[in-house]
Amino acid sequence: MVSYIALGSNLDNPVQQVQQALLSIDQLSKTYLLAHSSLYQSAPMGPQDQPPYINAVAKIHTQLEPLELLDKLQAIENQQGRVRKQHWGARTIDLDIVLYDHTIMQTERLTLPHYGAKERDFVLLPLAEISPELVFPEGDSVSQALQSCVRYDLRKVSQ
Ligand code: ROI
Repeated sequence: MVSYIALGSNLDNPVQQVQQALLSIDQLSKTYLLAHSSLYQSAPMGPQDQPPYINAVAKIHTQLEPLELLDKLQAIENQQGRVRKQHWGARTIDLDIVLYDHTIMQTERLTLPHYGAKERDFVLLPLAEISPELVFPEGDSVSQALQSCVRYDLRKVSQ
């Protein structure tokens, strides 16, 4: 299955955190990194007394089931020192499954597509960069979503 992962970091050298997470995703069993977006800096959504974020999106091919993939992504978050403290507070790395094939699911652990992705330019713009023709399972396109999403002062920082 093809899946898209949103990456975000705003602590402990965020560019390096995102690059490390991309490497770790590529090394997951049954999983290949097909593409990743540029890295973008964005203003924090949520509490404003935290550093800017670095965001990116990865496109993978995986034979892991959605919850297996979630487990592995949470293991990478833990390896990189993710500590869950304040709600919507700063973090070393956040890995969210935005899309998994055309799966729509709502469970306690995982909602697909990711509930907030379509409202945030720091997910949609990197997504559109690697898959401009992408259509969400509900039938709306990434370019449509981009026109009405909330903006977080996105700036490209590297390829
Ligand atoms: N804000 C930005 N700009 N980027 C993120 O990745 C991000 N992640 C989060 C919260 C705290 C909601 N804010 C964010 O989890």
